[in-house]
Parts: sequence; C-alpha cells; structure tokens
Amino acid sequence: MAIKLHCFGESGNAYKAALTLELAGINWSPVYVDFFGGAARSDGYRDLNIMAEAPILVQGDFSLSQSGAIQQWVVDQTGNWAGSLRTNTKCCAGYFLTTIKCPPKLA
Ligand SMILES: N[C@@H](CCC(=O)N[C@@H](CS)C(=O)NCC(=O)O)C(=O)O
Repeated sequence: MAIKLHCFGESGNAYKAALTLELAGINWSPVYVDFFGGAARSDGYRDLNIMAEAPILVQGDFSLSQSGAIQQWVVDQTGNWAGSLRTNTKCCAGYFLTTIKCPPKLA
C-alpha cells in the first residue's frame, strides 16, 4: 500500500523522516503541506494529526507522527539503518550526556 509522507521542504523534522525513508529504499511519496499557508491548522489536517504538526506518515489506515518514531518505523520495516548495539549505546549515552549538560568531568 502506498506510503505518503505529509511534509514540506522547509521542515527539518520532515527532512529527517524523508531522508530516512529514501535512504532505506522505501517506495514513498510526499504530500505537500502548505504549512505557512496554515494547512496544518485545518480541520482536515487535524483529523490526520491532532497535534497539527508535520511530518506524518500515512499508509492506508495506519498513520504515524513524530520524525524520530518514523525513523524507527523505517528501521523496523527494513532492518536498514539500525546500526549496531554498540553504536546505538554510544549514541544514546552521548545524547543523554549532552542533553542533561553534565559537568565536563562526567561527560
Ligand atoms: N517532535 C516532532 C516535531 C514536529 C514539528 O514541530 N514540526 C513542525 C514543522 S518543522 C510543526 O509542524 N510545528 C507545528 C506548529 O508550529 O504549529 C517531530 O519530530 O516530528
């Protein structure tokens, strides 16, 4: 079933999801959201995504918002870009340390 990503070019979050779909070799197509024209605030779009955000991935009755969740979905579907446990652990640790702004001694 066709995979659509509701997105717009200026959105880094949409780009993140689109790039992952593309690099994983998934057959998908974009649906342009006229974000700056207020399309994401329309009732129709809110029916699709109650948070009124882009991107959102739609495949038939299935829909998924949040660029990170879309990336994980791509990994789950394809096994591509999963990385190794070791790399992922390092990434998570790095993210955690930079996010909580550890004192330099701990980081
Ligand atoms: N956590 C979300 C954030 C998505 C997001 O904030 N998208 C922006 C466009 S880049 C948006 O739609 N914002 C809604 C608004 O500002 O009203 C994700 O990663 O997908």
